[in-house]
Parts: sequence; structure tokens; C-alpha cells
Amino acid sequence: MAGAVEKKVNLAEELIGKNSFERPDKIAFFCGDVKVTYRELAKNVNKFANVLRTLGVKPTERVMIHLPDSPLFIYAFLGSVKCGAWPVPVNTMLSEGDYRYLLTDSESRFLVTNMDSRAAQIETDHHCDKIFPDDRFRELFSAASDEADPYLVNPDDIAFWLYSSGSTGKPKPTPHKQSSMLFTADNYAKHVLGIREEDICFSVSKLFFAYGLGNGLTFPLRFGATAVLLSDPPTPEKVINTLVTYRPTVFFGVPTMYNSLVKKMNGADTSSLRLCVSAGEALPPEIFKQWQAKTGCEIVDGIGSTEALHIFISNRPGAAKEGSSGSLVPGYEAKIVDDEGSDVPVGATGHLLIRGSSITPGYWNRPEQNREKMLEDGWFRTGDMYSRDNGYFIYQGRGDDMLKVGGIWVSPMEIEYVLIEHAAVSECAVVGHEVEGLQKPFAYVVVNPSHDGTGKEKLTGELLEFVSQRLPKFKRPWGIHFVNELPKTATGKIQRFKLRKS
Ligand code: 3UK
Repeated sequence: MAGAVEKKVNLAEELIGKNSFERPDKIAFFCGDVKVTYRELAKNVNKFANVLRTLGVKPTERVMIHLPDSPLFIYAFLGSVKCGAWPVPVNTMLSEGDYRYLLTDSESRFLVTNMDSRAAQIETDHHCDKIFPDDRFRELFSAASDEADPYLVNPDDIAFWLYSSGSTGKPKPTPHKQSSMLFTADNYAKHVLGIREEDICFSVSKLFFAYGLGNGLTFPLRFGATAVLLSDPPTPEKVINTLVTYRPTVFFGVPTMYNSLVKKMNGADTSSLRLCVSAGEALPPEIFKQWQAKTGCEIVDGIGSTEALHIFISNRPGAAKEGSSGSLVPGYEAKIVDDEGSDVPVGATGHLLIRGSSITPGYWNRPEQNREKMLEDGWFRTGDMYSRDNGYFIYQGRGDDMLKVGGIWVSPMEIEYVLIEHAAVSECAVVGHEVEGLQKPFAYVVVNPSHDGTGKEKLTGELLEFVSQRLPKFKRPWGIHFVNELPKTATGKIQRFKLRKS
């Protein structure tokens, strides 16, 4: 047969193998009082792989991971990869209904989670076993061998999944290749950020997000560096405390966090930082300026996505251009096109398409959404509007109604569907308004004529409470405007763009 035989690989082996020989005693992870050396990391990943094998896992079976950032998350993720199973990290802030959907959709064979998590409450059928860090697990884990043969596959074979909630509708299963993490590390982390062995990385974005997974796992391991993991929700106080205690050199944040931090830092010592990165949503120039004035460190803004695994357009350290997402990361190509798919003239705004080897081979089992987003010749439709100016890409907003709030997707429709359930609400629409340069959700509500006339202030409180009980906290509107009617097209479609301007 013609053609070269591809070298077989295993991503877990690629990320850990060399480190455990070259720097066994170096600390790979700090988490609270726990320190994990590269030797311990290698052993514990092997132990986790062996526990899974003992429990009967088979290659390509899904292992859902619902855990806070912690060494156990890392062992579960890389242990699954090591034995050829596909880890599926999921957002820890969702509702039981969401987890039910995710478990069914992924057909997960195992769910690794804490006893008190929301996913743990779900009755799974006989296809899915739960793994808790309980006595039974600890027994299996301590009895397991700390050596394990990697399950070897082709570099283009799948290694893990993430769920993308990038558009309206349910989250989409987004597989990634064995080679993709290494690609993001070697192109973005090395060539753009210059991550090196001496670095200590700290990411506000959790490991279950593609952004956090790169920042807190891929990059430190690829370069034999160290990562700090924060298990708790990242309140500004906890983040400042982590910066002061562990003195990271590279900090990965989102614009909302930078905005809170500049207000609450009060002279906290951030002198350890050599590099600050922002992604998730556009960074307002004002926050860039204030952070630089306070810390002396510029923020390197870049755009990435779950489908691309990490950042594909980025500013460069030392040359950050305010108000721009920067230029292409090596290894990626971009096109800006009109609705028909033709290139727009330089300076004009159009749909951003990207191409590069870390892009998902396609959503799992979603032919329709793949047709919409995965175009011919490997081009991926990001859903973002961009213009180009001398090689710099300028973000012009989303091509749909989706909002990024604190770097996390919020679907206006999801909030609207909840509000409309309330007896006082006849119709409603949710749009983003700027608060200090950042998008926050606001609801426009038409009150039911039959409503008893509760005062507006009281009704606002009631509606916000109503939403809070039904949706995660980050999806709560920042305010409610009562209106007599909503702007609509002739065909009755709500024109959210008109409300956006009001
Ligand atoms: C938006 C940005 C303007 C944009 C992500 C870094 O955010 C990440 O992934 P998601 O799948 O969302 C992707 C969408 O978010 N966006 C992200 N960064 C920026 N808009 N400026 C930015 N700097 O709409 C994009 O399509 O949640 C970020 C690394 C990995 C990621 N997955």
C-alpha cells in the first residue's frame, strides 16, 4: 500500500511522558495546600486509567467529568485519554435537567463527580456508572498499578469532547483530535505567548471550558511548567488571594474579571506577573488601560472558541492593539465574507471564517449543524462579525443574538422562555446592553393585561427571583424594562437589534 504509516500516539503520553523523566520532582500543580509533582502526576494518571480498565471501560466510551478544578480532574481527564476513552468535561454550574441531557446525549459510560454535585443526583440507567471519590474508589485507586500502557491511536483520531453552547438550542458535542491540544500549545502558547518551563500559569476560566483547559492543563504540561488550580468559584477576592499566594507569572482572565479586579486590588502585590491574557468576549479599551495603570502589565486579548479548541487570532505581547483582537496565530487562516460567501473588501465587515488543524472534525451526530458551521475545504463559520485593518482583526459583534456575559454564553431565548412562564408576562425579549463597556442581559417585558397591577418595582423583584430559581445565577437579567409592545417584523419575529439600541 502506498503512503507512509502514521505514527501512533497517545495525547496523555505526549503531555506527561517526557516531564516525568526530565523533571520528576518539579511541581506540576498547586491546588490549595496540595502539591503534585510530575512523578506523582504520571503515577496517578496511570492509576486512574487502571481503575477505569478494572471497571471495564472500552476505547471511545465517554467518561463525563463534572468536577471542580483539582488534581482529580486532571487524573480523570488524562487517565481516560490514556486508556483510549473519551473524557467529556462539563460545566459545573448547570441544572439537573442540563446534566440529564448531557449524559444521554453523550451516552456516557461513566460519570466522575463529587457526591454532592447536581449531576450526582441524577438517576442514570444501567449504561452509566458513577465514580465518586469515596472509600470504594480510594480502595481501587490505591490498589491500582501506577504503570499503564497507553492506548495508541492515530493523531487525527478523537481524544476528548467538549460541549459547545455557542448558539441557540442545546449544547453541541464537540470532539477534538489527539493532535489538537499539542497544536494549540505549539502555535499559540509557544509562538504568541512564549510560555516556558519557568512559568506558573493561573487561569480564572475553569478546566471544563476550552479556554481553561488549554491554560491550566495543556500549556503548563506541554512546556514542563507549573499551574495553579483554584477549586472554588473565582470570586475577585479568591483570585487576588491566589495571585498573592502563588505568585503566578501568566494570568488568564476574562474581561469581567479584569474589571472587578482593578476595583478591588487595593495595592495587592501582582509583581510576579509577566503576562496577562484575556478571551471569551471583547476586551473594552478602558479596562485594558486601567489594568495597565494599576499593574504595569498589558492585557493580551485574543479570540478563541470551543470548536477551534483555543485562540486563533491574538494580540502580541509588547504590541497589544487596543480595541482589536490582533492578528492570526501561526497555523490558522481567516476569511471575512459576505452573506453569499464572497470575500468582503478590506475594511468592510463580514462573517469570520477560520481554518486550522485544531478545529473540531465536526459536532458528534449533528449533520444539520455541521452543514451550517463546517464549510467546504475545512472552513469553520465562527458566528462572529469582523473587519480587517492592516492584518489586524476588529471585532464587530455577533452575527446572531447570543450574548457573552462574563465570558460565558447566555442565550436570550433561554431567559425569555423562563420569563414567559410567569403569569404577569405577556411577551418579552432579552438583549445585551453595555455596562462599563461589557454586555449584560436586560429584559423587555410586556405585562399581561389581566395582571393584577402589582407595582413595577415589586414585579421586577418577583420576576428576577422567578428567573433565579430556574436558571443558573449568571443568566439572571441585570434589569427589567416594562414596555407596551415589542418591535417586530411583518412576519412577527422580534427585532432584538432595535431594543439593543434603545
Ligand atoms: C466570543 C470573543 C471577542 C466569540 C474561548 C478562548 O470563548 C471561548 O469559546 P466559546 O466557545 O465562545 C466562542 C465565542 O466567544 N469571543 C471569544 N473571545 C473573544 N469575542 N473578543 C474575544 N477576545 O463570539 C467567539 O465566537 O465559549 C476563548 C479560548 C478558547 C475558547 N473556547
